[in-house]
Amino acid sequence: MSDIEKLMKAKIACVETGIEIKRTLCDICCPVMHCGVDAYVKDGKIIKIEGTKEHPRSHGKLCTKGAGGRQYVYREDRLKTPLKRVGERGEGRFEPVSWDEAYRIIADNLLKVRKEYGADSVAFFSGYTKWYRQYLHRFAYSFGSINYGSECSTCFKASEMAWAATVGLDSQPDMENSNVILGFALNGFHSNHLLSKRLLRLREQGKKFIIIDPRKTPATKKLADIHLQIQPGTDGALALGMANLIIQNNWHDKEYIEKYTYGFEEYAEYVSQFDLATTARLTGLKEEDIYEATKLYATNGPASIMETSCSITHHTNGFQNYRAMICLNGLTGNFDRPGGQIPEQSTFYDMPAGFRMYEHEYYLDVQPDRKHDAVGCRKFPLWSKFMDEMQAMDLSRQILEGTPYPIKAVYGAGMNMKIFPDTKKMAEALKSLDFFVDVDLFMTSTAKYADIVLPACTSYERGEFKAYIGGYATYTKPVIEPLYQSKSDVQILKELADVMELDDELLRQGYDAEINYMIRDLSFTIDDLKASDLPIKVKEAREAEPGEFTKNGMGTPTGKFEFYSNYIAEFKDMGLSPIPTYSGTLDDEDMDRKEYPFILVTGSRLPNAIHSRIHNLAWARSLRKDPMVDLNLEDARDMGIEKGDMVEIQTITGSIRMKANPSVKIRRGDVQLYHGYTEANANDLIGSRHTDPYSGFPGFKSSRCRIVPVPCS
Ligand SMILES: Nc1nc2c(c(=O)[nH]1)N[C@H]1C(S)=C(S)[C@@H](COP(=O)(O)OP(=O)(O)OC[C@H]3O[C@@H](n4cnc5c(=O)[nH]c(N)nc54)[C@H](O)[C@@H]3O)O[C@H]1N2
Ligand SMILES: Nc1nc2c(c(=O)[nH]1)N[C@H]1C(S)=C(S)[C@@H](COP(=O)(O)OP(=O)(O)OC[C@H]3O[C@@H](n4cnc5c(=O)[nH]c(N)nc54)[C@H](O)[C@@H]3O)O[C@H]1N2
Ligand SMILES: [Mo]
Repeated sequence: MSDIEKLMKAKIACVETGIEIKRTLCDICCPVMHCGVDAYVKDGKIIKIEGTKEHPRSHGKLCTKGAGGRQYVYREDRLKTPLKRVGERGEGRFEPVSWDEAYRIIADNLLKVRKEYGADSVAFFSGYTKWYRQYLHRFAYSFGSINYGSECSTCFKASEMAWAATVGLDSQPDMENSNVILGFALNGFHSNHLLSKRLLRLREQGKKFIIIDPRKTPATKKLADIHLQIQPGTDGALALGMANLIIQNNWHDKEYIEKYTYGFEEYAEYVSQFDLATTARLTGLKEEDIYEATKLYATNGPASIMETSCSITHHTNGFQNYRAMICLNGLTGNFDRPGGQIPEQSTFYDMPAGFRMYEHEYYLDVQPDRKHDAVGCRKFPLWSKFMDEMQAMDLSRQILEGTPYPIKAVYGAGMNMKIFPDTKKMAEALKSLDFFVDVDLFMTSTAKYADIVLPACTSYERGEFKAYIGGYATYTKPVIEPLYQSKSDVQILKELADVMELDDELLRQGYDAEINYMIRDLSFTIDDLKASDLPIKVKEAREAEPGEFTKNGMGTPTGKFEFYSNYIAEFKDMGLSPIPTYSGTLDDEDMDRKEYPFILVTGSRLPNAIHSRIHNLAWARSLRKDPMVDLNLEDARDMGIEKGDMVEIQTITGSIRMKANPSVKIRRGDVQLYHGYTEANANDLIGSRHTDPYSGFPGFKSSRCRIVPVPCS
């Protein structure tokens, strides 16, 4: 083998091989990560990827999903051209059309709906990908529609709302300065690999961890001093029971409560009913474990709470459970104190990067007059108070029923009906539309319902602005040309705005104009960012100072930490409670416990999957070949079910089949399965009306089910 061949084989970047290293980020999962990637490019093709060692956030790490990035980009079933539907909706028969023709058809149809029914009858929806969202949001508003929405209707925003209702701002745990960390549903090992590194470091430093999780997980094994293996959906009862114990034992911070909080008396009176026995009964925990955990948390401060935004809120009582948890911070005087919870303003896409951008102004500047409430906003008024987007969990109903006004067309960017509860209902809704356009990388089961499907490109084929925690900003460059005829979402929207002649000069100037607008008060320019292939430190960035917020007054009507939320009190007559009351998720359902004996939790994260997206990626799929339902080993034994047996999971909404995976990690009585599979879609099991009245979030993790063995055929 010649020297060059050896260099080529080892994929060494140098002049001799013609291999170049080009830097970008991986956007396969959450914006908190978006790890730096070194793409090895030869002749316009990515031949290898690695994590960027010098990246200030990810330090060279990539997770299981990101490591498969090259496979993702080069998946053979990438959409290659714009497509026009020629078969029935959902059938999947399309023919290629030119971009010009596709734009013309979209423009004609959206304008027609606007003319006949009004602009609000066109809804704009974004799936997981975030970078183009402000642009899409402004597009919707410029078009005249109030109905912009996103996957946020199920993710993160309920917790943001709970913080807003209590203190007016989001917050982060200052774990580095805590003695004790109370981890509600904390398991970064599957969902946030950068967080898991940090947690292990904190553990090595001797911090105490209490982890509340129905499952045994890497976090309960590697971190927990106390593991509370709680019944799903009962975290609120636990938090209220803890509050009661804290007050009874005089472990609360009376001075802090007196000076900085509001509504303590009412809250204290309410929590008094959650004595140890009641709390243990509701949560399925042992009294002594609750006592030990509460004592450790309340008497060894400073203590912080590290929670995950979704497991607590994916319940029909999730918002109040989350608020009950937040209230522990006020009770123990740990809010806005070193080692406790530190309030932080988001910079861009929920990243608290420590500097201010004109993010929301970019679209709010052109917000149309509200002729109607946005979809879901009448039903979920608290959502509407805090969020400037629709609560899309009511979208399928509104499309099908046409009330309070019709939705006749949808522009979907990565819209995926498999993540909506009662997916079949969403399919029916999409079928009934006058017009549906979907932009995606692949021909998803959702795209099959579209009249026009447009091919988007991946983050490797475009550039994007991004702010990172720690005070960083970056603007990536494409590492390869967009494959086939694909384009970036913003380019598509910009070209469509031109064809539609939208009256919005700033929008029509494109993405860089958007970013320039947002960073206009900051000391760097887009060119500065583009000149560096790593994130740069932003001069204006500053770390949140504990105590500032308490001193200057919080963002609530009373300026205090509100156990009794005055924002929520506005909706008392609609049955919303200003104190964090607890209600069971499962008792009030129209179903018989004997018929559906198991608690069904859908969507606890798998390290090798991200929603519906990479189930088809060979590397990722090889780690868990088949969709599997995890259930307790003894429960399985009682039913005569063994590993690999096919079982049917049935709820009042629907049924799906999966292989059984009996495990000691699962609590008796619980059933856990992952979502997003085409062949076994968890959301066929979840009812669309099974939502939290405060946030509109679905009860993805609070349904009942039964397991029926499927005889071998
Ligand atoms: N049962 C159950 N359901 C759940 C959850 C659960 O725990 N249980 N979790 C919920 C949560 S927290 C979330 S965040 C949602 C996630 O729900 P979604 O965001 O809908 O999930 P994805 O499967 O990631 O779908 C995104 C789609 O965008 C496409 N896509 C990827 N990149 C791009 C791009 O750059 N442009 C365009 N136009 N399209 C792109 C993908 O191919 C994919 O089809 O799921 C929710 N649904
Ligand atoms: N690999 C991977 N990573 C992801 C994603 C992915 O799909 N795959 N999705 C991303 C997205 S959009 C999100 S929102 C985040 C979610 O991030 P996380 O919320 O961290 O994800 P989960 O693993 O679903 O939840 C953590 C733990 O919550 C537990 N749990 C379930 N129900 C309850 C409950 O009622 N109470 C308590 N106390 N615990 C409960 C589960 O057993 C699980 O171990 O993950 C992000 N990261
Ligand atoms: Mo999410």
